[in-house]
Amino acid sequence: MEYHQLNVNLVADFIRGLSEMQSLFSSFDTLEIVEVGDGNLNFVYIITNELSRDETVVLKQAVPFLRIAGEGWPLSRDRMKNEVMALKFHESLCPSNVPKIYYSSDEMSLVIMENLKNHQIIRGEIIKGKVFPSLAEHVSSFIATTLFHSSDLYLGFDEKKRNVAKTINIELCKITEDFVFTHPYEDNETNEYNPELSLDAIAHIQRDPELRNAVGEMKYAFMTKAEALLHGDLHIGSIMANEEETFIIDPEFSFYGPMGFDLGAMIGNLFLAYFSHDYRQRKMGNDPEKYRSWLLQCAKDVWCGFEEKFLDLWLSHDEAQGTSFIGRDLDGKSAETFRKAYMKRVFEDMIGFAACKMMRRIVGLAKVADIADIEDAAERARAEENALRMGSVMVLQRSNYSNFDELMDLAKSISPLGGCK
Ligand code: SR1
Ligand code: MG
Repeated sequence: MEYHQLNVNLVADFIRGLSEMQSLFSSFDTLEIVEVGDGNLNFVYIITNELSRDETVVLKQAVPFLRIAGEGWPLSRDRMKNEVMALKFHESLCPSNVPKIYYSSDEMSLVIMENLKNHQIIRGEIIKGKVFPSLAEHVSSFIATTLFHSSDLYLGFDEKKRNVAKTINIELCKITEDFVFTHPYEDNETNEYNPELSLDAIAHIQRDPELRNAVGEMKYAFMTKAEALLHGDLHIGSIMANEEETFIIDPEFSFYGPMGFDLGAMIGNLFLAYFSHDYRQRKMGNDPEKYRSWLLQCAKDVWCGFEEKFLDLWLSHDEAQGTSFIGRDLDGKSAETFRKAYMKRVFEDMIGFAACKMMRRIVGLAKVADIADIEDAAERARAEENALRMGSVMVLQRSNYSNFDELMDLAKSISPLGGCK
């Protein structure tokens, strides 16, 4: 079928014609269609049989422009191919963390998936102060498993290179290169500043040669380090969860990039939430310490869980192969030395990418609701300045941290756990 953009009036007829939908819906005459896309790029419809509400799916369609900017900003629909490829790869390794895919079409640039109706996008829930007890365990397993199994540490030399070619994602990588690593730091016209944000705070991330160099190094690493198939946009708006289950959605930015990028996205977003909850918890009448401790602990558990699981996968693989990435381990210590140095590099990258992800959400075009929705501009500016300070120290000092506790200490030194009295 030739591409056409769907809308709430066209969706019912479209799915009525698909053989894959016949077993999911007992009738197509009583469908409720609601457009719920709150992301920056695509349109998302929830389709439900009003007479049997368990009969429900989600349809996501890429349009030939950037939704947040409008039709004047063309963007190829190819991103849906990357999203479907990544979803299928994730499903093959982590089926309990990915929605079921019922149908996809390259021509229509869409995918139809399970409606996770018992789960919420966690950003909104984290804003409300909800704790997700299994989040770090599930997310760290997901990241360790997907990164390891797409890397040179696991795949044959030939398969890995073919995968890099197959998953190239030029336009969406360019969005990241611009909006995460360039525009926020060059005072681009797309930037948006809170009028209460101090000019010094902005100048520090835009006019300090050391900081511009550090961010430039992260941009270069993003563009050149094809280590593993990334989700590519693993912030807390790309996760749906409840207390027991966690689903990772929206991998349209997926491509072969540096392992630290997915980790940095997740951990940087938890730090942003940490800064927002100085004000948010006080506003709810709570002592901020409890919820903010959970956010920091969750960030630590994501990193530590990842490190442990990734190393387990790596060791088991090497044992099964009877050799290691660097070849036979003649002295019995060389493979371990290599693994340690490797994890140190991923840790350093994670810190640098988390920092860039945090700073871009403060001055760049695409914000995070955790901070952007704080109505009091002065309180918002306080959270923003704290996030910028943390980001700038992290990216500059990224090679000087030896464990996650030091990052937690940094966050607490910038904004004490109990919040501003
Ligand atoms: C201009 S598009 C901005 C952002 O939306 C997505 O969620 C990605 O994070 C992208 O950078
Ligand atoms: Mg997204």
